[in-house]
Parts: sequence; C-alpha cells; structure tokens
Amino acid sequence: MNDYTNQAPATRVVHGVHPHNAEGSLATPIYQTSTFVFDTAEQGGNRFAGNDNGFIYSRLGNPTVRQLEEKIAFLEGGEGCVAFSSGMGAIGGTVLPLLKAGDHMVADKTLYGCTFELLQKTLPAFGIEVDFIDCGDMEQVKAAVRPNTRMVYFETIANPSMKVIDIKAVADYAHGVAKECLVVVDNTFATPLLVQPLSLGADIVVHSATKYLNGHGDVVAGFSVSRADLIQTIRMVGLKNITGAVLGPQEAYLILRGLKTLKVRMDAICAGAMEVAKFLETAPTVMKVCYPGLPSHPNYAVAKQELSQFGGMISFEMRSFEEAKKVLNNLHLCVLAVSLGDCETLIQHPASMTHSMCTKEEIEAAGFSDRLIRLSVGLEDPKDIIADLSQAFDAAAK
Ligand code: LCS
Repeated sequence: MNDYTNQAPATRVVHGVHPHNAEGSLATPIYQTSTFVFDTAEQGGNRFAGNDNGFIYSRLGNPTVRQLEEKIAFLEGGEGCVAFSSGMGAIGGTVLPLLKAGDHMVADKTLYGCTFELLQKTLPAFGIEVDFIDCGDMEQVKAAVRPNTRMVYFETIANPSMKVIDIKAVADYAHGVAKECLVVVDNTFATPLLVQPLSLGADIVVHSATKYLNGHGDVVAGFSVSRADLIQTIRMVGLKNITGAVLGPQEAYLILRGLKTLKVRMDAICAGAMEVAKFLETAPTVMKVCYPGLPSHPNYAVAKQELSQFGGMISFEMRSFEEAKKVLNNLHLCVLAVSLGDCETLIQHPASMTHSMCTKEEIEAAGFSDRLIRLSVGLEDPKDIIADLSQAFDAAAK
C-alpha cells in the first residue's frame, strides 16, 4: 500500500489516491452515464437509504467525478470534496446550505466580482447580514466578528488586488470568539500547491477549477473541500437540491488530466511571474505593481510565511484609465480575455470587466481603480511576455 501522505507535491498531483482503474486503464475512464443500473429493487432501495455506497444517478455521484473529488480532497488535505460545474456553483452551493435567515457573515472587501455580488446583494435578500471588512487588518476582524457570526469568507490571494490574508490569524480569532463560525477560503489564485488553508485552520476551501487546477482554458468547474459532515450538507443540499450544478464526467476527466502537470505548470508560471513583476517595477509608465513576491507588496511578510511560492497573478496600475485601455489594445502576445491560470498569458481590465458590477466606491474599497490591469502569467518564455508589455507601454505613452 502506497503511503500517500508522505509524497512530495509533484508526486501527489500525478498519482493522487487512485492508481488502479477498471480493466487496468491508466487514464481515468469517462463514465458518460446519467444513471446506474440496480441489480435488484432491494439494492436500489439500499442505495437510497445510504446502506450501500454504489452509484445511483449522476447528480448524486459519478465514478469519474468521484475520482476527481477524492484527488482534490487529497491535495487540499480535506476529508471530502464536492465538484460543481463552476466556481460560482461551488461558492453558492457552499454558502447557501450553511447559512440561514438571521445569520451574520463577515466577508473581505476584495473578492471576485460575482462572489462580491452574491454576498452583497443575494445573501441579504435571503435575510443574511453581511459585513464587508479588510480581513488583512486584524483590528477590523476583531471589530466585526461577533459571538453569533456564522461565516467568515475571504480569498487568498485576492482578486484583483493580490492581497494575502493571514489565514491562521483570522481563523484562530474567529473560532475563539464565535464557536459556530465557519471560515471559508477561496484558494483559486494560490492552488493547494502554494497553501492549504485547511491546515491553517480554515473550515472550507472553495475553488474555481476553471483556472489553474484544470489549467488549459477548456473547462468551467468548481470545488468545495471540507470535513465529512460539512461535505455531506454541501453535497446533499448545496449540490443536489439548491444548485444542481453538477460537473460532467468529460470535464472531470479533463481536470484529472490537467492536474497531473499542476506542479510543473505552477513552478514555471510562478518563476515567470516573478520576472515579469520585476520588469513591471522598472517600467516608467507603470505607477504601482501588486505581486505578493515583491518586497514592495504590503503583505509581503504574510505571503513569505504563508505561501510556498507567490503565484502567477500580477496587477499593475497605469497613469490613467485611457492609458490602461491603450496598453490592452496594443498587445500582440498577451491575450485580452478574462479568466486566468491558463497556458496562455491572459490580460484584462478588472474595473470594466470582472468587477464591472462594483461601484466606483466598492472598487476603491477593494483597493484598486480603473487604472489597474490584471495579468495572468502563462507558460510562454517570460522574455516574450516582457517584450510584448514593453512595446504596448511605449505605444500607449505616445
Ligand atoms: N473565485 C475566484 C477567485 C475567481 O476568480 C472566480 C472567477 C470564481 C471564483 C468563479 O469561478 P467560475 O464560476 O468562473 O469558475 N474569476 C474570473 C476572473 O477573474 N475572470 O473570469 C472569471
């Protein structure tokens, strides 16, 4: 029996916990089926009653998807994982079944735009009170968390300001004050290779697997990872009843395939991002660079302690909104597109794109502006990315 727990990250992403498949298939078979045949009426009844673990129906579980869920749970160090058909499916399917009207939630001000909208507009419509704070400031955390706070929610590394929050400090404080509080961390930007939030005290990790975990820009997916009792609620209420946002077996297969190269991709991407970030600091028309691996980053100390590498996401401010647009319109290699974590370097303008639902005040509170450009460094040679950015800066300055 393989001792999985002692494996190095590069080995874990390749093998996971499932080296053996039916018929000796090396690759995970794609179980392209909506339903599963019962041998007898009794067997079907037992499966529904929970006395037999066999598969029933692909909204409740599918062997290809299950293999992926087990691999993600293993990589994040959780007891279980539920796969969803998008990151937003995972976030809604996690938050909604665990909160009820009258509950209090604390959330960071810097979040992916649709997550912010869900927490700021949808949850209050269901009677949930949400206070937005800067979770990077422990004084604000202390002022916001109350004995009846049921959830604290934040991203690390945060979209798009690249804020890095001290997961352990926030989780320890929240659990000390609010016994029922669940700390939920969106680990999309960091991936389990850079940090495993559950090991630092978080209760639940959510992911948009659309990004690094799949890594090839051809799947939309999400995950929620946690301990067994919470996973049961997320699966049986969040996935089965509320969202029905089931991941298909083809997508699960593609993510399993993408995961095998997660370590080599992240190593190359993080190294490339560091080079690009250093270049951006020297570019005369770039006013500010946000990258957790630069000593100039306000959370550099937390990042150094919490993250094993600094990630592939960089944002930077030009002198004006007009200049930022000109830069985007003059790039030849970097691809003008939202999303992130792909092989191709992707670049976008958060204020008018991923965060366009936020007001000017909310954007300012989240720590950025319409001068900000966000870059997802890909697997190209960093010299080519730098050359493209450099010529676009020159063209925009004219
Ligand atoms: N969490 C984070 C941190 C994200 O950046 C996104 C999507 C989601 C959750 C939602 O995941 P999805 O449903 O799209 O799989 N972020 C995007 C972005 O920055 N550009 O395009 C999508």
